[in-house]
Amino acid sequence: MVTERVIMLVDLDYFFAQCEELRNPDIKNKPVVVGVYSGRTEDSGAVSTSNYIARGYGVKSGMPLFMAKRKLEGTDAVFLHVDHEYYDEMSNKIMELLHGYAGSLEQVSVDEAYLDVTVQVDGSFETAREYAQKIKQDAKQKLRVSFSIGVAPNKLVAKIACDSQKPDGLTIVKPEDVKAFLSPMPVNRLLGVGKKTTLKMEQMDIKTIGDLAGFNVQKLIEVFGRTLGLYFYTAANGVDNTPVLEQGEAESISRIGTLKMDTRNLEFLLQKTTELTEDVYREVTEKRLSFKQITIHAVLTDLTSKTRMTTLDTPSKDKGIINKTVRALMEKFLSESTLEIRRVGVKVSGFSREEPKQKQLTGFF
Ligand code: TTP
Ligand code: MG
Repeated sequence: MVTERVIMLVDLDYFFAQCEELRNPDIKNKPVVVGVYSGRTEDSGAVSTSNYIARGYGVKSGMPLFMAKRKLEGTDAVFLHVDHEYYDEMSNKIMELLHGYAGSLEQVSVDEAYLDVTVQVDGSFETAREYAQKIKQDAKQKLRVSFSIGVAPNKLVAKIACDSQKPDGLTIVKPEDVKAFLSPMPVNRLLGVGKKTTLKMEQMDIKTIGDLAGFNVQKLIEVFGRTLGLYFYTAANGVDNTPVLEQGEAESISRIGTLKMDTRNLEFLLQKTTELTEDVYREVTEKRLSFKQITIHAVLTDLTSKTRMTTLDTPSKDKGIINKTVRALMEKFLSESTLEIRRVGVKVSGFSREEPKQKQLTGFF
C-alpha cells in the first residue's frame, strides 16, 4: 500500500528567454533579455527574464532595462519584447506533455506545475528519479525544452527542492531527508516569510528553518496568531498536506437544499442536512479526500445568507464527524438567530489527499 505521496514541482528554465531561443537558435550563445517596454523612452521598462548567460552579468527579473543594458555593455546581447501569446502556446504544449505523466497536475503559473506521481512511481523515490529523468528526456526530444524538477513527499518541499538546483536540475528529497534538507536554510525560503517576518523571527533568534521547526509552537501562535503561527511551524517541519488539485477541481464540496417549509426546528433541519451530507460524503470518498473544515450555510426567510464554520484539529474522512459538527453548528446558529430558515447547505473544505495513517500535524504536539 502506498503511504507517502510522491510530488513533483516542474519549473521551466528561464522560460520566456528559452522560448525565444527555441524559435531563433542563433541567439542561444548570447545574453538574451526579454523585457516589457513601457514605450516612454527607448529603454524604459523592466526585465521579465533573461537566459543564464545574461544572468552571469548580473541581469535579474524586474530590473530596469537601462540597467540591464549597462551590465551587458560591450556584449552581443539580444533584447526582445515579451510575446505572451507565443509563451502561452508553448506552455500549453508542455503542460499537456506533463499531464500524461501525472495522476493529477496543478498548474500554478505559465511555467510551473505540481504533479502527483505517487501511483505512477508506486510510491518509490528511487523510481521517481528515473521517472523524472524520463520526463525531462521526453520534453527535450519532443519540444526541445528544459526544466528543473523537485521531488518530495509534498508540494512545499518539492518547490524548495526545485529552486535549490537550476537550470536543468533534478533534486530529490526523500521523506526521511526532509528535515535535514530544510533545517540549514534561512527562514525566508518558506512561502509567506517575507522581510517583515524574517526580521521579527530574527529578534526571536530564529534564523534557519531548523530554528523555527524546533521553536515553541505556542509562542509562535502568540506572536503571529493561530493561523500563521501554526503554518510557520508545520511548514518548517516539512509538513504540507495540500493535494495537487487539477484545474477547476473543487477546493470545497458542498450541497444546498430548500426545506419543505421555513423552520427553526432542529431535527427537521438536521433531517435535510443529513441528506445533503450523504451527497457531500460520496464525492469526498470518490476523490479520496480528507477535509479539515465543515461549514453550514443557512438562507433565512428574509433571504439573507449566513454561514458557520468549524476547523477540525486533524483531517478527517468520516461522515459521522460531518453530521456531528453540523448538529453543533446548527444548534449554535439557532441560539444566535431569531429568523426561520428557508434553505440549508453543508460544505467541507481544507482538503488533503493523503492516507489517514500518515504523519500529521498532531504528531508534533
Ligand atoms: P520564473 O520561473 O520565476 O523564472 P524563469 O523561468 O525565467 O527562470 P528560472 O530558470 O529561474 O525558473 O518565471 C517564469 C516566467 O515568468 C519568466 O520566464 C518570465 C516571467 N516573469 C516576469 O515576467 N517577471 C518576473 O519578475 C519574474 C520573476 C518572472
Ligand atoms: Mg521558471
